[in-house]
Amino acid sequence: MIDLSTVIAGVSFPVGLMNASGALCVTQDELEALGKADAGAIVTKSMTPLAREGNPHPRYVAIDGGSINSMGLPNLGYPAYAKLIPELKCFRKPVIASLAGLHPDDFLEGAKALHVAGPDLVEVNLSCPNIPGKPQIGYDFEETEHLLRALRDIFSIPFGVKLPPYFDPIHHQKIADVLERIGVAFVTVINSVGNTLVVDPEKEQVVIKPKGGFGGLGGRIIKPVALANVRAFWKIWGDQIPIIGTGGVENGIDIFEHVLCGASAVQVGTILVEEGVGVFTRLARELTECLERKGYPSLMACRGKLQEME
Ligand code: OXC
Repeated sequence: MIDLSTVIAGVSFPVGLMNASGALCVTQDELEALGKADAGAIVTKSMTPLAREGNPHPRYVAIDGGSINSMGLPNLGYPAYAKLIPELKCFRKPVIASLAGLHPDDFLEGAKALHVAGPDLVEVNLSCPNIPGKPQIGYDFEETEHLLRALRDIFSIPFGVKLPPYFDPIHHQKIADVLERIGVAFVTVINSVGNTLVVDPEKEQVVIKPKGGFGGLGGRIIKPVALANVRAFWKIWGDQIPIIGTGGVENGIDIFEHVLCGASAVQVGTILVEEGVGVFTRLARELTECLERKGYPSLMACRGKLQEME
């Protein structure tokens, strides 16, 4: 039997496969469905101090090769998730709380609420591209360091960050330096590719309503961007800081590619929304078949093994 388990920041996952924050993880029902499914963890929607309806509809559209979204952080608010998290522990798999905010102070308030709720890990979302007028914090290295320093003073739970995609090696190095100074427990890369635009040529119109049609791109078309970011951080850190790969995973071979690049686990977004929680069963089966065919006894045995050309 192939071992698909993984360990991140001292937390054991039965399978290194879970939902990306945002995908089918807002409500109690959705979170419980993830608990019952073959997902290796339950990741909550990114939470803010107060419950939010999010942006106006239509705000998610499946497109050829992926999806575009501008959800605008619809969520139940810190107090509701703080109450739910202890209940989700009954599924006996790690619970990861995704923390967001509209102002730096929000994150600190959320950190205090989560401290009591006790998730296994916290993923600090530094990269939501869809709040009108609010930049993605992860593109501002000074602001990121400032915020994470303040959070570090509050958290006793291990915390990591969800980053936006970076497109230049200098930026990978600069953010990696910040994260090393802070001592984050893990990184999740990548969030959706922010502020992209999909056009309907028949209607001569954008396809989502918020922000004039600009939104985050996800799904198969962003896989090369995601793999590049996983690989870039693996080349900087090796196994020093675990990486959760996110972006473009549709089948078992996609997971294998993420892990070859250096990921310790993989998250799924668009394909989960399109297929529902049964996707985890299919992905685990396909991943097992792929590792068997390749002769790897476990998922972790192929981590970082991507070869470069002489
Ligand atoms: N990334 C996020 O971090 N949040 C959601 N969309 C996205 O692509 C959202 O809620 O808009």
